[in-house]
Amino acid sequence: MVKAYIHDNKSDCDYRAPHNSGTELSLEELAELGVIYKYCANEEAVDKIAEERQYKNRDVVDIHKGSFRNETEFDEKLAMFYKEHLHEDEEIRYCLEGTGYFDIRDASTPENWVRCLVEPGDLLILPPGIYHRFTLTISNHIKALRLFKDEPKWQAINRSTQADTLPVRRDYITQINRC
Ligand code: KMT
Ligand code: NI
Repeated sequence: MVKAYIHDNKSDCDYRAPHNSGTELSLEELAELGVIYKYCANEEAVDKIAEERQYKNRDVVDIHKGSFRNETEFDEKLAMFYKEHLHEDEEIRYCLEGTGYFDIRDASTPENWVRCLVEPGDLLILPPGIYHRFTLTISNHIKALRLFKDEPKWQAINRSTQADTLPVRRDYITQINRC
């Protein structure tokens, strides 16, 4: 079961630490940000969601120190995942093993992050246009399914004033304000 809370916004220690401010969010509050959570007991349950949403492809990422040639490459990859970005499509991730944090921007207080801790069985759907980032927990391991509508290629658009004006970003903001 995903656990969501406001990130403490402290940058003086490892970003893989929990950074729990103590304020938790309900699944309804996550839904108000356009983020959908589903628990999937097995991959058949994921298949059903993929079919409903017409996701044809998927891959598996297994992120831990051993999957990189050296510590520098591992650190670089984590730094890349941790850059605030958006996508023009949904981002669907299903946690198979390990744990991870998806940080999403809180629409009502834009300097806040909502940190979502995922563990095995957790499936998160991030809407197009939401600013987010990802990191491991201190256990340094996640194995996750990434679902793709078409090709398994994934373009991340880093946060910028230009990205703020993209139609996908504007649409997201409009949708959130309607809730
Ligand atoms: C992303 O888009 O940030 C990722 O795919 C992170 C790895 S999935 C656990
Ligand atoms: Ni992303």
